Amino acid sequence: MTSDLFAGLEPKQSAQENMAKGAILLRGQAVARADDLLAAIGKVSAASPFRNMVTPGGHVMSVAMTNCGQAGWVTDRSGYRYDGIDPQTGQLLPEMPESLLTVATEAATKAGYPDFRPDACLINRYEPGARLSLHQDRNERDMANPIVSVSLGLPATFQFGGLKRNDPVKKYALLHGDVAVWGGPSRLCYHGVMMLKDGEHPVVGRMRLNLTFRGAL
Ligand code: MD3
Ligand code: FE
Repeated sequence: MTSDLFAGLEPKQSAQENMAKGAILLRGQAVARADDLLAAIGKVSAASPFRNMVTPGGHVMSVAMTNCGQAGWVTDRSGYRYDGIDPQTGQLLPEMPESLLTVATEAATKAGYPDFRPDACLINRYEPGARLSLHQDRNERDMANPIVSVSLGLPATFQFGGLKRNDPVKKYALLHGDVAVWGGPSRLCYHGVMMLKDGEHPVVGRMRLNLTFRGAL
């Protein structure tokens, strides 16, 4: 008979989960650094406030966004683009804080992208009821760069599909401190976030924050 000395001591989720080819989920990777990340997000959003941008189709997004780095993702009636200037303040975007850059490069290295140097970080803020419909991220210049995402605060259900809009989607719970890396064959997969359920996170409060690090330029 095998020993049961270690029964129940295995982690519930393996620390590194393969979602698809090129898509790796690092459960809890950023939990220990959440306070630093939240302080950095506070500084960024003091300079470049969260705002609900308008899509080219004229819809106001339910997710509020801000950016830091050399470029930020922007949408308005004229389309989607990366811009080095915040169109709302007219100022250069705040620099990417070191704590943010470090969490992104460490995760990318673990996922097999040791040379990833993001130049853009989009920060999404979900309040209860906010959602992000199924889309591809294709405004970045070089698709050889992965995207790294960090989730903080309330849990969300993430939808991960295929290369065609109608491909079937898998659902994943993204929790406080989870980090994911999307590269290679998953880089252009459709994805979205289902409507955020109400709740109160002990550290972050009544919201979810998501950081996505990109090589945009
Ligand atoms: C899979 N953000 O900002 S992060 C986005 O939680 C965005 O706020 C979501 O989608 C959020 O564009 C999801 C996870 C993510 C990001 C980029 C991807 C998954 C991806 C690119 C390709 C495939
Ligand atoms: Fe996206």
